[in-house]
Amino acid sequence: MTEWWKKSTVYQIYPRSFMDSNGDGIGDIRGIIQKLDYLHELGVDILWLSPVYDSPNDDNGYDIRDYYEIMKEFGTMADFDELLEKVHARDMKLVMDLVVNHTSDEHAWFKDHPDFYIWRDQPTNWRSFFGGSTWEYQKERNQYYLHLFSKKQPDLNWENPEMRTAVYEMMRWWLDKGVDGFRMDVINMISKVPDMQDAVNGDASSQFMNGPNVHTYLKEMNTQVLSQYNIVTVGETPGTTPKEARDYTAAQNQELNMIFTFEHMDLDQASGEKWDLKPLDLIDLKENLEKWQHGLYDEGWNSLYWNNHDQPRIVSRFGDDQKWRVESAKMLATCLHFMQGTPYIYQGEELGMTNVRFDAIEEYKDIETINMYQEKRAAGISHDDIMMKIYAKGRDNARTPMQWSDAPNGGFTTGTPWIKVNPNYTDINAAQHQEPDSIYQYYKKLIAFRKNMGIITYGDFQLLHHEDKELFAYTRTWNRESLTIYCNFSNQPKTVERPEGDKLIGNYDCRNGEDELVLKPYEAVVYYK
Ligand code: ISL
Ligand code: CA
Repeated sequence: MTEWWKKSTVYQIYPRSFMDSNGDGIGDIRGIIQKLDYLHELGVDILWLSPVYDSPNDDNGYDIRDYYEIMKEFGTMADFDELLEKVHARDMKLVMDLVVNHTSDEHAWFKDHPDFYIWRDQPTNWRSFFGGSTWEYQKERNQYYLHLFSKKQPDLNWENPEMRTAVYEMMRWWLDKGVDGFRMDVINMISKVPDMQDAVNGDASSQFMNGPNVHTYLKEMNTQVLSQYNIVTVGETPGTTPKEARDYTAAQNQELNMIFTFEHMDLDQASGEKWDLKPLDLIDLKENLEKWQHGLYDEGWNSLYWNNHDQPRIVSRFGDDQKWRVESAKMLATCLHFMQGTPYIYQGEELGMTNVRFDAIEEYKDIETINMYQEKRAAGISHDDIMMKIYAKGRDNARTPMQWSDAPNGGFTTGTPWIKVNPNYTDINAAQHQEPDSIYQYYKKLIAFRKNMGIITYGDFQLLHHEDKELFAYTRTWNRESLTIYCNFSNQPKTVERPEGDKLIGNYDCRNGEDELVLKPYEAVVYYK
């Protein structure tokens, strides 16, 4: 099989918030179809759709009721087939979200095949990702079922071979339709230890993350399904180290093509809890990404991302979303896109969309955010203190509607959007994406470089200036070529030596021929020799 995905860039669409075609306030498949030219022009190769399956939306589609149906609000299967055809007609690929650690409690299996789920007579003290216990009592059975996420997301029992067969059959059904791969939701949590025990502070991750049979199941899935198709797979794997990532992604292991690490997303928190805010120390970020670049250099493959539908907006998080918004958005893009791996762009990232601040908790729609708010209020924490956490880390930062223009509601809908639009849509929107200095055009160049320069795919990575707390600098080398990447993560000038070669790209106007470079605030510059 060719490894075409090593030169690809992925664009993630969160359908509920992308484009509403019929004025009901909810993004939909026909809305995506309308915007395919916008995506094609950007140059991305693969579109990944967050779940579009039938769902009661306790967790916005990550709670699937029927794997074979399209969510009514999003359209019909005919709409989906048309989307797939039009994506392929533009030489792009379409990747589906695969959520098979759990289903909705409204899935028919939950009633008809209770043995597809995990039951115990006694609960443990495990805490769910969305607050409260991971166990829900069911009277009929006089037993508890496991749910690592909300109680409407019961975990599937992967020990049951009949259940696995049903999942593989469903995967084949979508692949036979022509979809080009899967992003696999929390796929490293499908194998739990057989003897579940109480855990310190209810944090049981060591009993369900990268569990005893996870590699057996993935190898089986690969043999029975994945290896039969020319597709791409990426596993979402919280709590995974580079060594474990190699186990999942090394070609000879025949499991997945790549995984999402969470380590770099956890550096701005002071404890195991993401709401426990701490400023980022750039050295932590550099060391972490260096570790992953080296760790998967000749075995396995990295995915590269700053954003997704669960993470705050990167320009607000590691950049400056006020004075230096455009510069820092381009700088962050540069820093990520010259590394080895497959880059992921999350909708709106290419516009430098920012975090949002709503005053009232009622404006927030995310189950994780709402549950956290209620728990912390009950524990006596003030409204204002909790809101500061939500402004920094809440998942709805990523889920406000895509800002297409300065028309009402950012041109996302003619109706009332399911979640409010970020009021800054009047300044930050896609209407000016054609302008040569736009963030969009900058991303477009980065995507094109990756397709045309082997060094970006294959080159060796070396970090420079390890001790510098404001400068993220590295080289890539391959055969006789080299790239030097400088990224100033501060709003102060930084003096560095001028690398050999010529400037390839940067976020400020051209400047050549000096011995040293004085990097401007949030400047990024890349030299090629
Ligand atoms: O979002 C998180 C922290 O804010 C994570 O704990 C997240 O829940 C975890 O990474 C798993 O995410 C995936 O599965 C969840 C779903 O809510 C997320 O949207 C999805 O990306 C359950 O299906
Ligand atoms: Ca709609």
